[in-house]
Amino acid sequence: MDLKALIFDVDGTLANTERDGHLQAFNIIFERLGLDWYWSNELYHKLLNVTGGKERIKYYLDTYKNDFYHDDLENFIADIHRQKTDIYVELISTGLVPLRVGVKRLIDDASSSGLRLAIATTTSPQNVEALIVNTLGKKYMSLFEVIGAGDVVTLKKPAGDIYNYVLNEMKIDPTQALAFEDSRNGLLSASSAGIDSVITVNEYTNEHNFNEALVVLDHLGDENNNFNLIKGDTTHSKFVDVEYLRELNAKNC
Ligand code: XBP
Ligand code: MG
Repeated sequence: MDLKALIFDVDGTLANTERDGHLQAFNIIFERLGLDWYWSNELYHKLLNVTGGKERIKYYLDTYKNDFYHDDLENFIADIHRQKTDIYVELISTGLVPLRVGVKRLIDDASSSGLRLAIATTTSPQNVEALIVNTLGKKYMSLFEVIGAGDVVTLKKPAGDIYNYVLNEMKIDPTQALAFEDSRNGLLSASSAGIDSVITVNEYTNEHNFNEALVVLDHLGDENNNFNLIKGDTTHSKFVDVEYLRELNAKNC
């Protein structure tokens, strides 16, 4: 079927938000609240296997702090997470984290080629807006016709629910869309919903298993900064554009 839509993950895919954004925000709020829960980069690498900030804190307590007790743990975690989100939004608003190579170029290309655009992410909606507004500009918010984010579904990635939610809102078939992901959990989520993925790896995910992906690249590439192909068919393309995506999609239909 013809390619109609591109669905983007956010963290690690649009921008490397984890180390300089989320991790900092978690540690700032832990310190502010007087909690001795410092997360090193090494520990965070492991914690990233659990998607969702609230779920990640819960997993951290269960695994590393099982002597910690709170009589209303769920609300306590939700409250910490709300404050972490405010800090993250502030950090992103300083322009701290740029978009990854080729992201803006591809979004512009896709939008002027009439492809429909959406977001499917585990992170909170405020975080998505902060990143888009501070990197692409406010007017780009309306380019994404669906922003599937955070708790809009109960089961986060690797479950397919967030991609199914976006497909349903867009009223398209999974074979009419491609997903852009950076992690195993993201890839599994998209493939559970029947959507093929283009993977761009990063420091946290370059050793993940991407067997089900259409193609695995170091980044989307640009005219002056071509991508390196990690897995997939060799191509004459040097950067990911709509023409390349249409070819990829056609080969796999
Ligand atoms: C992103 C996440 C998120 C962020 C933190 O995963 O797992 O939890 O790390 O965001 P993906 P929140 O890129 O696969 O969607 O704290 O807002 O949950
Ligand atoms: Mg991601």
